[in-house]
Amino acid sequence: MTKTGCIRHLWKQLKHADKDEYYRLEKELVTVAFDGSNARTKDGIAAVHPRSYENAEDAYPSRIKPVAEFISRKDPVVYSKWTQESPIAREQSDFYEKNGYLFLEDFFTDEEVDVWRKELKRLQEAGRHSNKDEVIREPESREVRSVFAVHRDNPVFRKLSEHSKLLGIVRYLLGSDVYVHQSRINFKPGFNGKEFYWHSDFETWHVEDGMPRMRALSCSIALEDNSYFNGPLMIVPGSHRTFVTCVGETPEDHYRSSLRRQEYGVPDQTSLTELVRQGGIEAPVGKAGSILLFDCNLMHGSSSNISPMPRSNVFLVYNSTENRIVDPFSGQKPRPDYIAAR
Ligand SMILES: O=C(O)CCC(=O)C(=O)O
Repeated sequence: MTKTGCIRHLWKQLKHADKDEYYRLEKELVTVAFDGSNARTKDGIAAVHPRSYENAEDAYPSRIKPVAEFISRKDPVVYSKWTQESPIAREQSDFYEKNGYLFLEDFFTDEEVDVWRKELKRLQEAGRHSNKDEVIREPESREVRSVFAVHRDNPVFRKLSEHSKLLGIVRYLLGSDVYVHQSRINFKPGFNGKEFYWHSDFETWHVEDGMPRMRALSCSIALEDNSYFNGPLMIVPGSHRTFVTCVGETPEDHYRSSLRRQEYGVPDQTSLTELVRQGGIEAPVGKAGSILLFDCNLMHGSSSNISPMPRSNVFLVYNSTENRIVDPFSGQKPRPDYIAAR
C-alpha cells in the first residue's frame, strides 16, 4: 500500500475508534506519516489527515479531529502600518487589532440610511413571494431570514458596497485591494426573528469555501436601530486571535440547512466558555447608520428578537484580493457563487 493509501486507511479506522484505540491509531498514523520518526507537529494529528497531508497549505485544519482544539492565529489582524494619512485614528486601529472589531456610530447619514431601508423593505416583501435560492427562510416558518448576494443583484446595495468612505477603512485594515466575498441582509423581524448561533465566519469560509488565510472582515450596517432588546450581534472581544477547530465532518450541501440554522462548524461549549472567560461578551449597539467592522475569525452570534422592533442589518464581507478562495478545504464541492464569490 502507498503511504497515502495507508494514511487514508488508518484514518478511516480512527474515525470509528473508541478513546484508547484512538490514541493507539493516532501514534501509528503519525509514525507512518513522518516515516517512522514518530515526530510531532505543532498541529498534531490534524497534520496527518489525508486532507492536510496532501494539502500542506491548510493552515487551519478543522472538522477533522473528534475533539476541539485551539490553534493560535498565524496571520496579522491589521495589515497596514498606521500613518497620519490612515482613514482611522491610531487608537481605533489599535483597538481593532486587540479586540477584533470596531464600532463606528453615525457612520452613514440619515438620508443614506432612508434610501437603503426603503430598498430593504422592498426586498423583504419581494422575498416573501420568491423561490430564489438567494432568499433564505426562517427554520420554522416562511418568514424571510436573509437575502444573499445583494451587492451582486441589487444596484442600490451594490453602490453601498462601493462606498468610498467604507472602502478606505477596509483597504487599510486588509492592506490591499479588496472584493466582496459575500453579502446578505439579515432581517430579524420583531417578535419572531430567530437567533444565529455562535460561530467564527472564517471557520466556515475556510472549510466550505476555501478561504486560505485570515485576511477578510465583515461590515454590519444597521438599517434599523440596534438595541440590547432586538437581538443585536454579540461578539467575544479578542477571540479573533484563536482559531477554534470544530468537530464533525461537513455533510454534503450543508449550506442548505446551515443558512437557516447552523449545526456543523459551530464551536463546542467548553471552547466557547473558555473564550468568554478570557474576553467576555460585548454587544455594540447604536442607531441606524452605525457600522460594526469585525475580523473574519471573531466569535459572534445573536439571540432571537422577541421585541416588537425589527433589527435589519446589511452584512458586507470583504476579502483581500491577495487571499482569493481556492478549493474548499473540506475536499467537497464549492458552495454556490451567491454565498461565496469566486
Ligand atoms: O445577523 C446576525 O445577528 C448574525 C449574522 C451572522 O453571524 C451571520 O449571518 O453569519
